[in-house]
Amino acid sequence: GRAAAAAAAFSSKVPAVANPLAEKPEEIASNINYHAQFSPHFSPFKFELEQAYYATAESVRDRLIRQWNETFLHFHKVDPKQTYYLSMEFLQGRALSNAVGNLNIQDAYADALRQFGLKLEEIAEQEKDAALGNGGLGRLASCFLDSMATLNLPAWGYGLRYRYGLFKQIITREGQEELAEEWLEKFSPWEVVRHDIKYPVRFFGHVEVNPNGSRKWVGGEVVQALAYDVPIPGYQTKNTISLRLWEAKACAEDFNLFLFNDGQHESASVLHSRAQQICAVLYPGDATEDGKLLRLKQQFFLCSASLQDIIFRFKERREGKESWTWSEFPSKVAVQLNDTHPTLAIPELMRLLMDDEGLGWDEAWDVTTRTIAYTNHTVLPEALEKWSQPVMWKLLPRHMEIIEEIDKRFAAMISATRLDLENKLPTMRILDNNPQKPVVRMANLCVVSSHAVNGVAQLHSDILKSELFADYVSIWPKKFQNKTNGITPRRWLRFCSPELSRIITKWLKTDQWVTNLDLLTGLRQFADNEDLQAEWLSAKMANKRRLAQYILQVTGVSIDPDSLFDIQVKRIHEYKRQLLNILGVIYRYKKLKEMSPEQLKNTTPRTVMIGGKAFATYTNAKRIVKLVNDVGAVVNTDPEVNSYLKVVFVPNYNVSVAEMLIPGSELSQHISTAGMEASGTSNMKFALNGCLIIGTLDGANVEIREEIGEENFFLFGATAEDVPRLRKERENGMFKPDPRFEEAKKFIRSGIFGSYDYNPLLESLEGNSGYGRGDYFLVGHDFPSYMDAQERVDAAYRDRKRWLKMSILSTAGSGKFSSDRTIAQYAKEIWNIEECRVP
Ligand code: B1H
Repeated sequence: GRAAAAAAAFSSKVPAVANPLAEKPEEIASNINYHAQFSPHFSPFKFELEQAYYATAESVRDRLIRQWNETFLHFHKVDPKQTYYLSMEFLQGRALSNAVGNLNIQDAYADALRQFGLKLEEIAEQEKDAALGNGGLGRLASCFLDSMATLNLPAWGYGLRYRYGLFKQIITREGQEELAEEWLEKFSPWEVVRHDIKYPVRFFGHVEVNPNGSRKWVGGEVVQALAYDVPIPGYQTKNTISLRLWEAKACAEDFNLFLFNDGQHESASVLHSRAQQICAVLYPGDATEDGKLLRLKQQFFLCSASLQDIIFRFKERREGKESWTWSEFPSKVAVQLNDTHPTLAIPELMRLLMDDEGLGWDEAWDVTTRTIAYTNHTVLPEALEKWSQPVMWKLLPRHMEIIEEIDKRFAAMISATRLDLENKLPTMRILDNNPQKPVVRMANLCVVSSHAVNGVAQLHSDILKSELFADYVSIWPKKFQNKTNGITPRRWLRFCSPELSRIITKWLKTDQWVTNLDLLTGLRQFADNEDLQAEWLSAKMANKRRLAQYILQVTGVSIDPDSLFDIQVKRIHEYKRQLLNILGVIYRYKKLKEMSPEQLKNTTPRTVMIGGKAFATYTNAKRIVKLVNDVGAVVNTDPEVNSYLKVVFVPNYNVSVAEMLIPGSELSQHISTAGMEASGTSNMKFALNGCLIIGTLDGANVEIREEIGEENFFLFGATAEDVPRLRKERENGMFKPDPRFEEAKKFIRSGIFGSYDYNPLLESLEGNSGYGRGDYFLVGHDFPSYMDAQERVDAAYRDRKRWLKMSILSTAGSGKFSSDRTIAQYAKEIWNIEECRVP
C-alpha cells in the first residue's frame, strides 16, 4: 500500500539533487531523497516510515547545522557573558516537529513529504522520546533551553548522555513493570559527536603536597568525557544553541591487550566497562553502597567535564590578549545549578582555580561565588541530598579538603554572632559530623557558595526563606530570590494544538503571542462571544477525539468524547495524592451504583485519566498504580454505570504522551498537600490549553489562580499554613473523618476491586502516627472539601457556555507562565547576561 507507493515515488519521481538550503517543497523532497540514499542506516531501496523519518530528520538537521555554526562563531567573536545551565536531567522529548516548527518550515516539509505519499505527523511519530530526565525538573531544563535560544541568549546546557533514559512503563496484571528504554538503539540524528572535545575526569586517588605548599590530586582512575552536542533552535531566529551531553569513555591504553590475548577477556576490559557504567542509566538505584557511589560519580563527571570545558573556552577567548585576570571570569561566565545534583561544580571550580591555575583561596573563592547560582526545587526532606563523608573522601579526596575548608571558614564567620548564640550553627553547617553517620549537606554547600539562591514559585520561595533556609536569610538577605517556573508556548500550545493556535491567532489578529504570551489577555474581551466559543468548542472536540483514539489504541478502552475529560498526569508520589483522586472516583462510582435511572440521567458523564511512572522501588506508589488499574477494570466493564464514568490508567506517560493528552483535557488535577509541590509545571500547560484546574493552594497553583481569576479555579483543601497544625491534631487523635471518606475506604476493603492486598495503602491513611501511617499527606482531612469542589465542577460543566468562558479565560490568563518570562528574569536578575543575536 502506502509504503510501496512511497518507495515508488522515492525511486522515480524525485531527482537526486541535494540542496540543503532548499525552501521549495520539490527541493526539500530532493534533499530528503538524497539523505535516504547517501546517509544510509538501512539496506538500500527501503523507504518505509522509519527510513523516511531518518531521511527527513537529516534533511532538517542540515539547516540546523548551518545556523548552529553561525551562532557558535558569532558568540565566539562577540565574547559576551554566557550562562551554563548544569543539569543531571533534560527531558527533551521529540525533536523533529519542534525543529520544523521553530524554523517555521513545517508547511514546506509537509508538502514535500506528501510527494512521497507521507504525512509529516506520521513521520514525526516515528521518533523515540529523548527521556533523559524524571519529571518536572528535567522538562523545565528543556523548556529553558528553548527560551534561551528564542531570546537569543548566549547560553549552553550541560548534561549527561545516558544510554538508557527513564524506563518504559508497561502495565501487567501485577501492576507497573519497568523496561529499559533504548532511545539510542538505532541512531539519533539530533546529536553530533565532537571528537575533538574530550577531557579527563579523575576518581579516587590521593592528594600530593608540593614543596611550595600547593596541593595536587593524583592517582586513582581516569576516564575521558567526550562531548555530544544537540542543536537547540530558537523560534523564528537564527540563534541555535547547544545542549552538550557528556559520554564516559575509557582511555585506549586502558584496554589490556596482553590479558585479552591471554584469554582473560573480562579482566582485560574491566576499565572499559567501568567507564561505560557512568553514563549507562539515568538515576541508577541507590539502595546499595555501590549504587550511591555510581550516582556520585555521575554527578562529579558532569561537573568536572563541564567546568573544564567552560574554563577552556574562557581561556581560548582570552588568547592573544595583552593582559587579563581571573577576576574577569564571573563577568564572562554564569553557572546555574539545577538543584543540588551538580553541587560538586563548587569544589571542582575551586580546585581547578587553585591547583591548576595557581590562584589563592580568597581569589578562587571570590571567583567561584560570583559565578555560581543555585535553584532549589523541593523542600521534601528525602530529596535533600546528603552524601556520606567517608564515601566522598574515598572518591574525591581533594574536594573533601576544599569542602572542609569552606565549612570551617563559614563556621568562623558565624561564630559569636547571634546565630551562634541561638545554637543555629550545627544545622547551618555544611558538614554534619554526627559520628554515627557523617554527611555533607549539599543544599547548605550551595547556599553558602552561591551568590543567588532561588525557589521556583512564589509560595515555595517564601517557604525557603521562612523555613528551610531561614537562618541564612539574616546573613544574606539579598541572596534569596523567586523565579516562578514557566513552560515554552511553542511546544505546549503552538505545536501540540495547532487548531487552538489558529483560533487564537485569528481572534488576536496576530501570531505574536507565540513569543509574547501576555498578548493572550486580549482574548478576555471575547470570552462571552458565541462565535469564539463555537470555534473553541470545535477545536477542543477535535483534540478530544484524537485523544480518545489514542486511548483506545493503547488501552483498548473506548471513551466518550462528550464526557468531561478529567486528567491527572505526573510522577506517582504520595504527596501528589493520586490516592485522593482515586478515592474520589471510588466514591463517585458507589454513588452512581445507588442511583435510579432518572438520577443517572442528571449526572455529568466523566472520563478520569490518570498516568505517571512510579520510581521502581517506591512500593506505595506502585500500589497506587495497581489500584487505579483495578478500579478501571471494574468500573469500565460495569454496564449499569459505564456510560457515566470511565477510569483509565494511561501507560508510559512521557513528553509525547503529554502533547496528546493536554490539548484534549478539560479538567486537570493538581491536588498535592499544600506546601509540598514546589511549583508544578503541567498545571501551567493545562491552563494554557484552556483546561480548568481543580487544585490546592500549592506551588504555582496560587499564581495561576491569581492570573486567571478565582472564579475560574476549583479550589479546595488545607493551606500550607494550616498543615503543621492539622498534622499535630491528627497525631493527638483529634481528627474526625468524613463519612464519605470512610465509605470510600470501606468499599475498597469489601474486595470489589479484586484480591490484591490494599491494606498497606489503606493503613497509610489511618492511625495517628508512625511510619507509613497517620495520613501524613492529609488525604482524609482534604477529602470532604475535594468532593465538594468536584460537585462544583459537575455543575459548571452542565452549563456549557459558562464552562467555555472559563476555559477561554484560563488560556487568556496564562501569559505569565511562559518560560520566556522566567528566563528573562534569570538573565536580568541572576546571570546579568544580554541578548546576542546572530545577524
Ligand atoms: C522537582 C525534583 C527532583 N523537585 C530529586 N525536585 C531527583 C528531586 O533524581 N532525583 O534525585 C529528581 C528530581 N524534582 C520538581 O521540580 C518539583 O517537584 C516540581 O514541583 C517543580 O515544578 C519541578 C521544576 O521546578
